[in-house]
Amino acid sequence: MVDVSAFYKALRDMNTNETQALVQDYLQKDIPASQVLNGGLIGAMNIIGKEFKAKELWVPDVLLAARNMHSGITLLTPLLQQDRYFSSKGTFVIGTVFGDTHEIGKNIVAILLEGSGFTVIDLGARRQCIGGDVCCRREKA
Ligand code: B12
Repeated sequence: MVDVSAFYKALRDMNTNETQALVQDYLQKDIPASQVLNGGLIGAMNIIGKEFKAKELWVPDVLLAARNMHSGITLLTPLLQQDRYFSSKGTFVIGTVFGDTHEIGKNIVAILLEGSGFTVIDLGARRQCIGGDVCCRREKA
């Protein structure tokens, strides 16, 4: 069982070292990377999101929490990807729509798709739709 409140405290305190230490600690206890991601990092970010909605936190706080969350995801990425098959099952082109900076969910989906054996072309955030369309045709995605 992952203690979401410990992750929440680390995100809220902007303590990247603590976030990474928690991730390492759970991995050493053989807790699956997907549980650490969903129960810990994403769970904590959901609480931050509710506080943002309630105007208890401001955009810079959320941005710093998101960066902190990313430092934990970086440690999980190789484990989430390790089940990848040798040959690709197909290609996904992924990106956020024009003007949208919300990329954390997209980045997680990209990692999980790669872990499931797909090739992922990540166009990044705030893309014009036409870029994705052209890329899909070029890559036969
Ligand atoms: C972090 C965050 C930010 C950060 C983004 C940092 C970054 N680099 O990504 C910052 C601070 C920059 C930000 C800015 C803004 N934000 Co904001 N933000 C959030 C917050 C708190 C968390 C989003 C997040 O990353 N969640 C964690 C990820 C893992 O979850 P997820 O995105 O849902 O992704 C999962 C699934 O949706 C799914 N998924 C996602 N993508 C895909 C793609 C595919 C193909 C598939 C299959 C699945 C899938 O899988 C993911 C993994 O489980 C949410 C509130 C919340 N609780 O969601 C608000 C929220 C999204 N933001 C909101 C708003 C309004 C804004 C601003 C307009 C605020 C402002 N007034 O400036 C700006 C927008 C700026 C812009 N031009 O885009 C609103 C959106 C409301 C709406 N429905 O339109 C929310 C819901 C907050 C709210 N309740 O008001 N934000």
